[in-house]
Amino acid sequence: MEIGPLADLQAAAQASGLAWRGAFSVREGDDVPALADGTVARTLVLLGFAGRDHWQRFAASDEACDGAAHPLDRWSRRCIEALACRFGGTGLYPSEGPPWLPFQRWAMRAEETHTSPLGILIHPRWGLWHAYRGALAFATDLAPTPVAVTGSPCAGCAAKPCLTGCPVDAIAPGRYDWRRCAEHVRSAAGEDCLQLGCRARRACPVGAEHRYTAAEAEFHMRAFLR
Ligand code: B12
Ligand code: SF4
Ligand code: SF4
Repeated sequence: MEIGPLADLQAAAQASGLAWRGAFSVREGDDVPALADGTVARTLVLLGFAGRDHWQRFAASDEACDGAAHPLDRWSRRCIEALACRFGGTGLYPSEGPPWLPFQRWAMRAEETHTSPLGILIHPRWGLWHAYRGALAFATDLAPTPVAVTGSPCAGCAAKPCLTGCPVDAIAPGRYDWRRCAEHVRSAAGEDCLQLGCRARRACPVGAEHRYTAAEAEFHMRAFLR
């Protein structure tokens, strides 16, 4: 739990359905863009999903049911812009690009996450079952809680089942062949990946109780295919 000025923002973000994904004092090399008025950003707060619960908040929203494109991006933006307006920050979004904002690099500064062999970040509690919906940049240093590092769960995982879980070998350490992956997911043989989510990701034992529901997994896989 944050203390000081960030505590109210943390509570408001959680009330709007977003997970608090940590915050950090910006330093040179973080590549956080300047704010709309040209001011240098001093604090960055990350917001997203962690585990299964936040999906339910989105699923009950107007955006999830209105039939228009990019419902999750639109819901995220509405929630984050409301927080930006109330707390005086500037919203930044992972799907805006290219060029893409380095959300994974920021994530590793904001809370304990590590690169996994799959390319996505692993979190000691949530495993591979978390994502980023946006960030808020502030012109002042709001003194976020420093990140406590305990070490990557991958270091103690000798079997590394994520690396043998893909039926078409689309994944190897440091390499993800998304074309091969997409071709499989589109095929009849790839129905399992499409409906339940990436098999390689599901093979990971860390935070297995937080694996996405079939509804969330299929939503993300269809978005990936688009
Ligand atoms: C482009 C992109 C993709 C592309 C290409 C990835 C590639 N290898 O080229 C495609 C469309 C294929 C893709 C797919 C997926 N992606 Co993607 N993607 C991105 C995006 C928009 C930009 C990444 C980037 O190039 N950043 C630019 C560099 C400069 O940023 P960086 O932080 O410094 O660099 C990091 C990345 O490049 C990363 N990286 C390197 N190789 C790979 C490979 C993969 C598969 C991923 C996901 C990341 C990754 O490592 C770097 C250091 O940490 C990010 C959002 C963002 N803005 O970061 C999401 C993001 C990385 N994706 C994400 C996810 C979850 C996925 C999927 C798993 C979605 C799904 N279906 O559920 C899939 C993977 C498919 C599968 N088998 O399930 C999440 C990862 C969350 C996490 N826990 O880390 C992100 C952060 C989006 C989010 N809103 O949270 N993705
Ligand atoms: S299966 Fe093991 S190596 Fe792979 S992501 Fe999970 S903990 Fe890391
Ligand atoms: S979604 Fe399926 S095909 Fe794609 S990388 Fe994951 S396991 Fe392999």
